[in-house]
Amino acid sequence: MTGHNSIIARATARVLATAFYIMLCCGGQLLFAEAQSAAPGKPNLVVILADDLGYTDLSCYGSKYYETPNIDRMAAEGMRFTDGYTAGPNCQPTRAALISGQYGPRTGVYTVGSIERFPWRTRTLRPVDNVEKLPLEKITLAQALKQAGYATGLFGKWHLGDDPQHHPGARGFDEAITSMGQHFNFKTNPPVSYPEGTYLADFLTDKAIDFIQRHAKEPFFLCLHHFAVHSPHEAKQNLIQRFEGKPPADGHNSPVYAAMIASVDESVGRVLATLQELGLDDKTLVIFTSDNGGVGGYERLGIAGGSITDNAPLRGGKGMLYEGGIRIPYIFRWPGKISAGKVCDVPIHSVDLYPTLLELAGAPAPKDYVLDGVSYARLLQTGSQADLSNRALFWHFPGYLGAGKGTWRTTPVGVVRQGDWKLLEFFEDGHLELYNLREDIGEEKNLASQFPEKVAEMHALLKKWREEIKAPMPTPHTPEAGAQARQPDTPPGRAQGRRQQVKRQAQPQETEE
Ligand SMILES: [Ca+2]
Repeated sequence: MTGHNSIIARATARVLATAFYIMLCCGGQLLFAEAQSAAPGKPNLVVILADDLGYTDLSCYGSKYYETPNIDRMAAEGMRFTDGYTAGPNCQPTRAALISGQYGPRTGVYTVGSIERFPWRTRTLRPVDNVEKLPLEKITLAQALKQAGYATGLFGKWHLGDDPQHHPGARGFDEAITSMGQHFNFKTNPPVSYPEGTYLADFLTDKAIDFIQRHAKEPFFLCLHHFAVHSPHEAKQNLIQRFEGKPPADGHNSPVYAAMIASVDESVGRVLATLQELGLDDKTLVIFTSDNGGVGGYERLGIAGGSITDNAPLRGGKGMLYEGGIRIPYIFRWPGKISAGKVCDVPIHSVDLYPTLLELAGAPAPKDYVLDGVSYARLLQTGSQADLSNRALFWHFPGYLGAGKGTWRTTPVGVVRQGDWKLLEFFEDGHLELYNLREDIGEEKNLASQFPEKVAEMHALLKKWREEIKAPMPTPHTPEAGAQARQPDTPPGRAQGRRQQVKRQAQPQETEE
C-alpha cells in the first residue's frame, strides 16, 4: 500500500467509524437529517385543495361578486392555468388520481360511493362497479415524497378510505387529520378537540400552519384539503355580512357561498404569510386548485336545480363531463422559480401532479408503478414544454349521476381532449359530440356532423386508450318495467337535509354527488 493510499484508507476508516458511532448514538434521526442536507434544492410542496370550487369562483378567474384577494395575489405572483382539469366530475376520482398518479381504470375509482347511489335500473346500462377506497397496492405521492426525505402532512378531506388501513396516516403521511361533512361541529379522524364555534377551514389552516412551523428546516409536503366550499353551505357570520347587499353578478349571488370562498381565501393568505415569516417563500411551491367544477349551471340545461354558483361561460357544473364539471382554477406560485403574472393555456390534468412534484423534488418515480400523467415541471419554470402541446387527455365515467326530477347530471360517457378539440362519447346510445374549445368554450355548437374526419380521429384515439388501459365498460341492461316512471333521486335540497340529519348522529359519511 502506498503512503497516499494508506492515508485515504485511514481517513475512510475514520469516516466509517464516525458514521458507525453516530448510528449507535443517534439511531436513524441524524442519518435522516444528513440525507436531507445532501439535497439542499428540494422545494417545499404545499397543495391547497378546495372542494367543489368552480372555474369562475375566484376574482382572478372572472367573478365580480366573490372576493379572493389572497388567491388573486398568488396568481399575480405565479402562474395561472386557464385549462386545468380534474380527473373526475366529482370528488373521489380526482382525489384518487392526484394522490395515485393514475387514471380511473387503474384505480377503479370512477365516482363517489357505490353504483346503487342512483337508480341505474331505470336506464339501459349497468354501471361499472366503483372502488370507494384507494386500493392499498397504490403507491401514493406522499409515500414517494416521504421516501425522498420529505416530512408529509394532510389536513382535511381525504375521501379515499377512513379506516386505519386506508387513512392517509397509513398511506405515506407522517401526520394526518381528516374531516369532512360539516363546517361547524365537525368530527375529525383521529378525534381532535377544538373550541365551540370553530369553522373547519380555520381549524385545518391552524393545523397546516403548525405543521409548516414545525418542519420549516426540512423539506415538507403539505396537503391542506378544505371541505369548503362543499355543501352544507355554512359560513362565518362576519363574512356573510360582508356580502349581504352586494349586487349579484353573472349568477354569483349567495352571501353564504361567497363567505365560504372568503374563508378559503383567508386560509391561503395565512399560509402565504407564514411562509414569508419563516423565510420560506423562495423555497416553497404553493398550488391552489379544486377537485371538480362548481355546483351550478344546471337549470340552463333543463336539469333539476341545486345551483349555488354559476360556471358560465362554461357549460354545466359538478357531476358533468362538460367543461363546467371538470375545468377548475389551477394556480402555482414559487417566487424566483415560476415567473410572476403568467397565464398558461396548456391543458393539464390531475394525473400530472404526481410526476410533476416528483421531478421538482428530485425524487425518483416508484419502481414498477405506472404513472399516467406527464410532468409539467419545465412548463412551470420556463413557460413552455413541447411534449405537452398536442397530447391527449382522457376521462372515463362509466356510471350515472342523478340530478332529481327525472334528470341526470351525466349518463355514462367517455371523453378525450386534444389541442383545441374535445369529443364526448355517450355510451347509452353511442352518440358523439365534438367541440372546438378554443372557439366555443361554452360547448354550444356540436360540430360532429360538420367534421366527420376529426370525429373519427378523436374517437379512434379514445377507443385505443380504453383498450390499452383496459377500461371496463358499462354493460347492456333492460330497464325494469315501470322503472322509467320512478324518480332518479330526491332533489338535491331534500337529499342534503336528510344527509345533515344523518351526519349529526354519526361520523360524516360520503354522501355527495
Ligand atoms: Ca368535490
